[in-house]
Amino acid sequence: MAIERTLSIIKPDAVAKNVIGQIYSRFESNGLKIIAARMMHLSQAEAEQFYAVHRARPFFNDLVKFMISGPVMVQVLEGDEAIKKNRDLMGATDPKKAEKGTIRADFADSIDANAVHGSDAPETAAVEIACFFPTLNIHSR
Ligand code: RTP
Ligand code: MG
Repeated sequence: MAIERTLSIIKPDAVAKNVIGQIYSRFESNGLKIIAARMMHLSQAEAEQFYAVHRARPFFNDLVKFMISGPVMVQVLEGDEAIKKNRDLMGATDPKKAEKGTIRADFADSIDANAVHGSDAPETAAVEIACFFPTLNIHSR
């Protein structure tokens, strides 16, 4: 049992669908605590920086365009094995392949508009959290 923190983003499609509360409720009922949050409309530079690992991939431009298409809700989740737990709750990248009852199966329309982001490892979680939240803004207790 390890208490971890992970970065979660509710993407523009899910914000537009007005399901922030339903997604938060899944985090909370599965033992993930929201310890920092901010709603933002990412600039192109911020989105490119955030997804820099995918810069060489064919879907990069579409991904950035989608991420700046509307506001996003960005949060830090804390809990036991938070990184894996959040990825499990999210479901597979392609909602068509996502297990029933996962966030992407229930709220996402396509592999591009797939409702949520979640950090995939402790190293990326640390970098992504630092990218959006100076530590002083985090309230975990
Ligand atoms: P995320 O980073 O957003 O949490 O998603 P993920 O780990 O499940 O997937 P990742 O491989 O990191 O890809 C980042 C985002 O790029 C889009 N994508 N499109 N057309 C494609 O083959 C493709 N592959 C990935 C998805 O929107 C994915 O969330
Ligand atoms: Mg990823």
